[in-house]
Parts: sequence; structure tokens; C-alpha cells
Amino acid sequence: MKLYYSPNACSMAIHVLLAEIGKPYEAVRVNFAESEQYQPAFVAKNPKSKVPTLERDDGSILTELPAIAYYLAKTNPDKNLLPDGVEGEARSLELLEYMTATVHMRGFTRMFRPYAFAFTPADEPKVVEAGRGFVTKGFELLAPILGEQAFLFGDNFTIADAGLFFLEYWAAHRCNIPMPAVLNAHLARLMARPAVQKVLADEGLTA
Ligand SMILES: N[C@@H](CCC(=O)N[C@@H](CS)C(=O)NCC(=O)O)C(=O)O
Repeated sequence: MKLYYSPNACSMAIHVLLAEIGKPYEAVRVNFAESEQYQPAFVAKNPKSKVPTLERDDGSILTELPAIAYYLAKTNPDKNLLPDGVEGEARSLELLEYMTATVHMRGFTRMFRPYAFAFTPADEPKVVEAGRGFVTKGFELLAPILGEQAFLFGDNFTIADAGLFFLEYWAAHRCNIPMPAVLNAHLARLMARPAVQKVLADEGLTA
């Protein structure tokens, strides 16, 4: 199993899941600074030019964070990375979809790359503010779902927590966005996990 990732990108969620699962995997860095995601070698793997990209042992490629997370959970049932039953699976995908399609893509991406959304450079601060609005609303919606539980579905870490991890990490370590107290506590709980510590070290990030 090979994970194509970029340090401090949303691929961290999958990197953490692979470390939690604990089977051998290779993490291959895609150098965004050199636009490696648009070079033929990577495009041949994933024409979407995105990480996370998972290359499985048979050479087949799987993309899109929620799909990869679901695949890893289902193929490692002993790790209990999904809550029980079809309801638990649907709720997990519901959360991951909201985290990636809305909070990440409509929120953080506007903040990181306002020039991709603004018609003129003068509009960029408004784009950043709009992005911050999606992120703040996202945290306001996610906090009561977590509530006082240790993890999103109770006492066990699941794929939804890996999704929430990269959003919380970006808020705390990349954008200085205040989060509700329960999300700060969730982030602290995740940061204490050996798998998360390993991924942060391997990606050269601040623990
Ligand atoms: N919908 C995709 C989004 C992945 C995505 O946007 N990844 C970003 C990094 S956080 C990326 O690869 N960006 C490279 C680029 O757009 O050039 C998913 O859920 O996996």
C-alpha cells in the first residue's frame, strides 16, 4: 500500500489511518512547491492531481478522502474504524463528506488560495473572510455532534475522527481559528495518540 501525500495537506487524515492500522505502508511525498501533482508521472497515477491518492498492492488507485477512509476501515475490520451497522457507516460518510466538501473545499481552500476564487486581487480579503465563515460554521455544527464524547461516535476512534483531525490541526496550527472547547479537547486527545505523533514527525510538522 502506497499513500501519495503532501505534508500538512488533507492527506494527513489517511496518513493517520494507515499509522493507526499499523500494517506496512509507504508514504510517498508529492512536492507541491514544484507542482509535482501536475507532472506526467503523478498525473498518470491520479489525473485529478490531488492527494490523498492511495495505490493498492495490486497497483489500482483509489482517490477521494471519504472513499479511501471507508475502504481502509472495511478492509481492516479488526481495527474498529467504523461505528456499527449501516446507520453508523452512513453517519460516518455524512460527516466526512461535510468535512471535506464543505469545511475543507469551501472554507479552508478559500483561505489558502483566495486568488483561485477572486476576480481581482482586491477581492481576495473578502474571499478569505467567506472561507473563514464556512470553517467557523463547520466547527459550530460539528462541536455539538462530538459533545462531551471522547470521539465522534463515543469511546472509539473512527474514520470520522481522522477527518476532523486535519481540520482541527489546520485551525490550530495553520490559520489561528478559534474552535469550540470540545474540539480543542478532541484535537489534544488525538495529538496524544502514537499514530498521530508518528505522522506529524514523518511529515515534518509541529507536534
Ligand atoms: N475531494 C478531494 C480533495 C483533495 C484535495 O483537494 N487535496 C488537496 C490537498 S489538501 C490537493 O491535492 N491539492 C493539490 C492541487 O489542487 O493542486 C478529496 O476528498 O480527497
